[in-house]
Amino acid sequence: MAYFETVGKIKYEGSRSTNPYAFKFYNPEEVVAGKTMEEHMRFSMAYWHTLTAGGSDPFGAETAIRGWDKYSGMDKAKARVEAAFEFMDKMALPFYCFHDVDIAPEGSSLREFYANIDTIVDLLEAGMKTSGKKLLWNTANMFTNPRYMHGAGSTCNADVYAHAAAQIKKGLEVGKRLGAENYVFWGGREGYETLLNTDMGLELDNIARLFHMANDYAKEIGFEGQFLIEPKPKEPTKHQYDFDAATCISFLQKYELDKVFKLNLEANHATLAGHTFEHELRVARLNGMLGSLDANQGDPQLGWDTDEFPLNIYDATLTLYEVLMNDGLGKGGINFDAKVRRQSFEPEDLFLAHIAGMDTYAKGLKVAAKLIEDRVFEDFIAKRYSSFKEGIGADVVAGKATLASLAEYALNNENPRKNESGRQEMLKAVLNQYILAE
Ligand code: XLS
Ligand code: NI
Ligand code: NI
Repeated sequence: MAYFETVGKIKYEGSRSTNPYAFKFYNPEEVVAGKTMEEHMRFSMAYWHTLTAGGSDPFGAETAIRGWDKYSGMDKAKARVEAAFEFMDKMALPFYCFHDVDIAPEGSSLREFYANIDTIVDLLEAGMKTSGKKLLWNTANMFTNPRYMHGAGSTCNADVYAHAAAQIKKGLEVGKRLGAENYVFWGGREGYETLLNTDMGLELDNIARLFHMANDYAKEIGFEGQFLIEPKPKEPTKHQYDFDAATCISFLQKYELDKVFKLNLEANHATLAGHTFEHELRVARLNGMLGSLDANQGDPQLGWDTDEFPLNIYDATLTLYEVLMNDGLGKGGINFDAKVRRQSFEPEDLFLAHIAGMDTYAKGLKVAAKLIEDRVFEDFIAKRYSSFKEGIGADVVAGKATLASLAEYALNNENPRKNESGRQEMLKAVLNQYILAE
C-alpha cells in the first residue's frame, strides 16, 4: 500500500525549476570537492518527526493527516515501516535514525517491548535489504516514559537505572543487527531542576558508568558503530549535563571515554546554549570529535527547541564549511532532526520540508567548497596570525618561550608590532558575495 500516493520520486531539476516537488540545488550525483553530494551529505530521515509525531504541542492535539493513523498498536507500527521506506525512496534519503519507542509500542512490560522491537526489526531488516537504505543511528528513548521523571543514567532510582541499561542493551543488539553506523546518547532527562535534592557527583559518575557498560557490551557483541553524545543545554531539564560540545568533551575526558565517543551536534541545541552551530562544530572538529549532525534550526523569537527544517543559507554555508574542513563526517551524516510546523499538516508537507532542507544544505556545500578552494578565510587567518610564524612568536609556538624570555623581549622591544584591523565587516561581505554569486 502507498502512503504518499500524490507524490512521486523527487528529482533534481535545477535552480530555475518551478516544480515544488523537485530539488533545485541537491543533485545527488553532482561532484563537489571530489565527492558526490550524496557522499558528502549522507542525509537521513528522523523516524520520530516523520513517522511517529503528529503535531501536538503543549496547547493542542495532533493535527497531522497520516495514512497509518487508521491503524493502532503493532499494526500501526508495521504500517509506519512501509511508509518509512516509501518516503526514503521517493525522497532520495539514503539513511534513517530512530529511538526504540518510535518503531515499536512499549506494551505493558519490558519483555513485551523487546518482543515488539524484534517483530519490527525483522521488517526493517527486510526493507533495508530490498531498498539499500541504511541506519545512520539508533538510540533508546529514556525520557518520555514517566519512569524517567528523575532521569535515566542520572536517576536516583536504581531500578530505573537498570531499566535504562536494559533499553541500551537491546538498542546495541538492534544496532548490530541492522548495521547501524552509529549509536546515539542524547541525555533527555540527564540533568537537574534544583541542587537542593540532587547528588550531582553521583549522577555524573553513574552516567559515565552506564557509558562504560555500553562500550563493554558493544565490544562483547561486536557492535561496530561509532558512539555519539548529543549535547543540549536545557529542555526538558532546566540544566542538562550534556550542555554543549565543550562540556561533553571534558566529561568524556574525565571519565576516559574520549576515545570511545564523538559528538552528534544539533543546530538548535547549539543556539539554545548561546552558541552558533559553527562554534559547536569547530570545538568538536578541533578535538577530533565531530561525529554527526542533527540538522535543523531554531527560531530567534522563541526560546525552545523548535526543530525547524534548516533553511538559512548563511548558517548552512558555515556548517558545511566545518564539515568540509573536517574532511567529511566519516560514519556520521546529516540527520533531519526537524519537524514540519503544526499547521503544515498534510503528508505532502513532509516532502516539501525535506526538499527545502536538502536544497539549503546542497547550496551551502557548494558555497563552502568554493570558499575553501579560494582559501578566502584561510589566507586571511594565516596572515592575521603571521607574527607567530617567526621570531618570538615562533618561540612561543615551539614551546621554547618562558615568562622570563618573553619579559626580556618585551623590555627590549623598541618597536612593538602595531595591531591590524580584524576586517570583520569586509569578511562578512565577502561571504555574502560568495553566497550570492555561487
Ligand atoms: C531532542 C533531541 C533528540 C535526539 C535523539 O532534542 O534532539 O531528538 O536527537 O534522542
Ligand atoms: Ni537531535
Ligand atoms: Ni533537539
